[in-house]
Amino acid sequence: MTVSDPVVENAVATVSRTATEIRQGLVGRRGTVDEENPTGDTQVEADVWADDLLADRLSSIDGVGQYASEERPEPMDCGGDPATESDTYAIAVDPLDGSSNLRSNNSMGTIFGIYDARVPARGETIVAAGYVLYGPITTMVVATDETVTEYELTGGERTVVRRDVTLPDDPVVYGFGGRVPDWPDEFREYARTIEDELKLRYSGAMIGDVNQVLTYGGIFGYPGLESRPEGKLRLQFEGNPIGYVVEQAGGRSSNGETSLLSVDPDELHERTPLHVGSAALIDRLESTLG
Ligand code: P6P
Repeated sequence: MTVSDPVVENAVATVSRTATEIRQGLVGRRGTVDEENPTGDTQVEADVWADDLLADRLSSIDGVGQYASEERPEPMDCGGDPATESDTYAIAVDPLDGSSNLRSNNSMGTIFGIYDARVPARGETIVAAGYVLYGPITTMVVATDETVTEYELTGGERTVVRRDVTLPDDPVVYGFGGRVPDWPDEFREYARTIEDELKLRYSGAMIGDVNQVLTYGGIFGYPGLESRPEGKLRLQFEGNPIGYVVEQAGGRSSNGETSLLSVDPDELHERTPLHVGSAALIDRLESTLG
């Protein structure tokens, strides 16, 4: 199944083909490089390599006006202005989300958001978003304003395995990041109620955990911490794209107060508390933190 907008479809197909290459190239790129990304994370060889591949491929698509990445300080201007030209978009990616899992050989992902605006931008300007999950099987979830679709990726091709993906009504799993002693009291109070109701699923890579929530129902969160009230995850590259996917699947997203997609960003790499999942669980969270 293709996406109706040709530029968006081209970008989705490009991510799909590149993801197959990224997965094949992980072997031999598990070491760290002596560099940090713009938010201070130590870069793994595969981070830089995946970013270079995606930048090269996506920036050359006619209709992509900006390429922005968690690994690059500033967006790359690719020709055309997403703010003024109707068929021109900005693409923001987290090339290898959870790359620290490479060392322990656990799941990771590639996240992308396609904004009809120059980034940094509100998540409400997203027209399509999704992620690739490098699990036992390489899968891809793509959300548009019409529907959410899951694909299996093999040999650069994508095969639909689930159409009109929606969060199950009855939540089953939860995963919360950060250390428990570093959680604010109100969040710890909320987490205790959830722990009594659901099963813990936390892998160290948001995409693996979010995919569990999308499959079984529940909640994933990385709250603002006492030591870092702004949270860990990045709004443009993780919060907005994943918030869009989950909201399009009938769930909710929140920074603890409101939908992630409604947040006015101040800068490209700003962090945010991030919670996504079943609407009732997010509503409860906001009531507890409010
Ligand atoms: P922690 C990976 O580094 C990441 O950005 C997300 O994919 C993941 O959910 C989170 O950080 C893990 O953070 O503090 O548990 O290592």
